[in-house]
Amino acid sequence: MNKAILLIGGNLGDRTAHLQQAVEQISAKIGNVEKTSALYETAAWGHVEQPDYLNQGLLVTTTMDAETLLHSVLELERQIGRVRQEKWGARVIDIDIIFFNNDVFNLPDLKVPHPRMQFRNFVLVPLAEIIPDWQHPILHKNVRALLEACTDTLPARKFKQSNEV
Ligand code: PH2
Ligand code: MG
Ligand code: MG
Repeated sequence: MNKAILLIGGNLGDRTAHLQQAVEQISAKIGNVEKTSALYETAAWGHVEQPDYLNQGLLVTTTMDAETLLHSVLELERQIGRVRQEKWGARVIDIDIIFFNNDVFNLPDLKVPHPRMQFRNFVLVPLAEIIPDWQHPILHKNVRALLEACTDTLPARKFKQSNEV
């Protein structure tokens, strides 16, 4: 069984409903959702003149390999209603693979661990809640230590307790 850490997020429409749909679809189609963080409201990173996001971290166990998982999450994004426009633009739902076991992938469409996760409170804050001791396979620090070292000043505040699936 593989362990995948996913970060889901969105900043358009009914943000809570979209995250809930993503968790339901992940548990129906991808694997067992073992842990869910609270929902965090986070300032948009990158293109800042956008609505705030809701982000949530998930620990999922799955028999899928990483590339199959990637194709499955992209398919779920389309089902939930994502239309891809500009990079880092506002979106209904984004489902990113942050970690996959302790594996490292450096393929054109699949970079795992997510190459910018250590710079972003919107990733580290939810993950520190569910997997503080998870070791980054390249940086050799756990998530708690990455958050302590992170200099991102954008806020990530608890918005809602997670809805268990
Ligand atoms: N995703 C991005 C770019 N900026 N900002 C926040 N707060 N949350 C996100 O999920 C996010 C972002 C690209 O995927
Ligand atoms: Mg993303
Ligand atoms: Mg993405």
